Amino acid sequence: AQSFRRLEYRPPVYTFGQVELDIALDPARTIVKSKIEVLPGNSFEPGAPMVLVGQELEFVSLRINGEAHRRFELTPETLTIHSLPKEGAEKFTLEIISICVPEKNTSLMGLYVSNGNFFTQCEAEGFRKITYFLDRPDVMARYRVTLQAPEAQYPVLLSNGNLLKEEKLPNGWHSATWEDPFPKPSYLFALVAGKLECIEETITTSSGAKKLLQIWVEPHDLQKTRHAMDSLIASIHWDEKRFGLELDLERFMIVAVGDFNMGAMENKGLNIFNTKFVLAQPETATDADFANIESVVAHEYFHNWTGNRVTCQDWFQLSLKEGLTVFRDQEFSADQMGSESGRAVKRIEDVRLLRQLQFPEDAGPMAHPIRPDEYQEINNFYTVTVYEKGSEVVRMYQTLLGRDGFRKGMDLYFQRHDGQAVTCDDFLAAMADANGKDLSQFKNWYSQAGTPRVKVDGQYDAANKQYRLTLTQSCAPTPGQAEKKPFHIRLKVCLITAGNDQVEQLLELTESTQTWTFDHIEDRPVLSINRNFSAPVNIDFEQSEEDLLTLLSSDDDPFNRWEAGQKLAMQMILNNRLPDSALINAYREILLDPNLDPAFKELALTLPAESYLYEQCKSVDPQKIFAARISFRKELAKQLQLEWAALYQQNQTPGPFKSDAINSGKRALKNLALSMLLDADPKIWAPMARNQFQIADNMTDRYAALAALVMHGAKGAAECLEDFYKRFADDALVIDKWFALQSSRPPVEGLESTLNEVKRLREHPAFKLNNPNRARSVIHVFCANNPASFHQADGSGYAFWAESVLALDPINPQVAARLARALDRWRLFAEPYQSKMKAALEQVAACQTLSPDVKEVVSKALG
Ligand code: HT7
Ligand code: ZN
Repeated sequence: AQSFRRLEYRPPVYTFGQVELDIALDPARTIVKSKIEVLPGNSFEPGAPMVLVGQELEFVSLRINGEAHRRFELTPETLTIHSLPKEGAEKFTLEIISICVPEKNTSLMGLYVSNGNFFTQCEAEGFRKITYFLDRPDVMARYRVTLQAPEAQYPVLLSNGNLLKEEKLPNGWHSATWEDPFPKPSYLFALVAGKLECIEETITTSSGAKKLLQIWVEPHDLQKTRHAMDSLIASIHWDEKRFGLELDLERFMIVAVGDFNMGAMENKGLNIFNTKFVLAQPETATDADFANIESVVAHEYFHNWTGNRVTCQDWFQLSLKEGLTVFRDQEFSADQMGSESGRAVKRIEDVRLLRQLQFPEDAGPMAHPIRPDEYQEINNFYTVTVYEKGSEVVRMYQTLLGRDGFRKGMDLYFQRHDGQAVTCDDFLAAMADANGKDLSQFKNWYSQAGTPRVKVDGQYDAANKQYRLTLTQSCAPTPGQAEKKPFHIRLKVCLITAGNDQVEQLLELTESTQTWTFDHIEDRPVLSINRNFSAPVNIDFEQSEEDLLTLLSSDDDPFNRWEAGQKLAMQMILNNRLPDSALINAYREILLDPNLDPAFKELALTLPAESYLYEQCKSVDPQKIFAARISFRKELAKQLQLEWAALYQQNQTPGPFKSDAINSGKRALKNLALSMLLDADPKIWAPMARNQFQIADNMTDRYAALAALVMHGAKGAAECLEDFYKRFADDALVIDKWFALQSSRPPVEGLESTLNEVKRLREHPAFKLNNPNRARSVIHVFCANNPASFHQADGSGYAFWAESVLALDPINPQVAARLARALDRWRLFAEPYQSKMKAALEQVAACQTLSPDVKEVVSKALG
């Protein structure tokens, strides 16, 4: 397979100035005419041919400076043009006509049709499926785009930038011409055409300019757009306040589409979103959906500066825009929580996600640095490492430099690089120069994969009233990186003493081993380390249960309070123990503490995920871990049954539905209580869940009640599932939830296997393999989010996985490749699981027609 390497980057031989696109939209035969101003690029040499890329295109014609040009070669993926005027040394005009077939495009990259409307997705390399082009992010051009289509079928025609004119054409066709004033790479190009309607608002930004905001959806979804609009307005104001960044366009549009490979896309001025991250109403969307919409809308909006105004030189630099933008959206969402404790809740949620998904990636066959050095298929590198670990790396600059220092670095970054395509090194240099700091060792975070491990040795010397802390860092080998240099790790620590005066300090661990001595420590302290998860590392510290209980009850860092509880639960579950009375009492105190947020209580009482538990083992027996975790949870449920019942009553949220932090926190705790009560005694508590299901006025409560019934195989679950389907049969996003819930049911005694259920769901009339949301809600959920049902000793889950990857690959390689990742950690498993996973991987690898996407994933897994 072909590999691309970071160090082989060469600047473009040619570059583009003005690009004019004229696109006549037809699902079966879209004609694309491009007229491009070509200039010599930074690695131009006289006489050099120009190599354009194109995929699945029918070539029609080529003209240079208005004349037909015949000196070119075509391959399935390139158009190479020779004999350029003046050997290419001066500006010339290139005109190309080509044809593409959107209705056949199931990959959802390039131009495609969804529910009768046209959409595009060009990041990372989709533009080459629309026309022959220099489809690379360091070629930034100005676009003027004319769209033509039959008006009755496609009344709305949108593209990037500002609308210049609209015209009626013969035969019922019409056209719209759009101009984007900002130079941009092709991956930010977008068009949308079809029967859509919008809500709009005009706002005034910091400079006093008026801006038009629009959210476009299918007409029947119009009433579900308010929350997305509010989130957009909040994001615009936040970016002005926190980073001094103003919206630079006269109009900013968001369009929702039901067929989409990822969450959303930041095309300049014309963001395209998966409907899942736009549409919300209390009756159809959960609190989690509301929060996700807020953060994805913010994320895409923030890209307008971090990604669009300053973009990436090449795709190895992806984390330059993604890590930074995730950091910005996390900070935004934390501020939206409205309080310090709300910020802590958001931090815990973000770290939990990082550890459940990114830590396993960093320890597996696809491990890569946040700035990878090599890839076969760039679509495989939109990973939790590039995004979430990338965000942690950006967060570390802020921890080191402070908010003001970080802002200075951001200001310098934009001052230096606005309008450019740059690298992660440029970002680091701006942070270093703006603050007069040497950040050279910090570069190791960009170049080395793997989660660093910090071993902690703390010794209290009572005679000298000293505490000596020795930290030793290491990082396990990852593919292609046997040896690692020490990272620059900054850890927030605190020594908690009997007097309980907690003074936080920032330790900079730069060597392999370092020792710190703390004087005047009157009593043996309890160490609180890596507070607020100040560094994305694993802490290797054998802290006694007594010390962990102290942290759980009295650390003033909410993150480490939560962390202590997780560690205690994890150790007990892995040792197949039930919670002891000390832990139950600590949990009880938390649940009864009137000063703690309900959202925090819910997080503190939620047990570590199975995927996180797996990472703590040398050889995973998934069924043993499942059984130990379930028994632990049941005990917690039974021992605190009275408290759960009380919390259920106390955390009702009567009155009009509000999706804010306080109310959603209450619902989260109430619904955890409900689920715990069903664990404690399903016979007694199932009627309460059925009642909640029936009377709920919002999706959070209705879905939580249904989930509690289904997950426990409780009486009435089947009837409620049927009722749910009938109520929401016309709402695709809710039906996705219905599918996902059934696919995520763990094994329940007396019920048939979830795999059989999933196979039946796949035959359901509403199941569509071509629709990524639907495919993911059944197949990915089962293979990646339902470990105890998936990991069966007979290998039936893995056979289903192989069959599904092979079925999806010819339709949509990106969606198939994501599913293929479900077996990444096969080497961590005990027998017979390991051999059966390997066999399934080999079965997929043996397919002769695999896409490069799936091939890269399975070959790295087996390699
Ligand atoms: N920058 C966007 C990435 C994206 C994407 C990548 C590959 C294929 C389809 C895609 N859709 C969106 C999303 C983001 O990070 O904001
Ligand atoms: Zn992004």
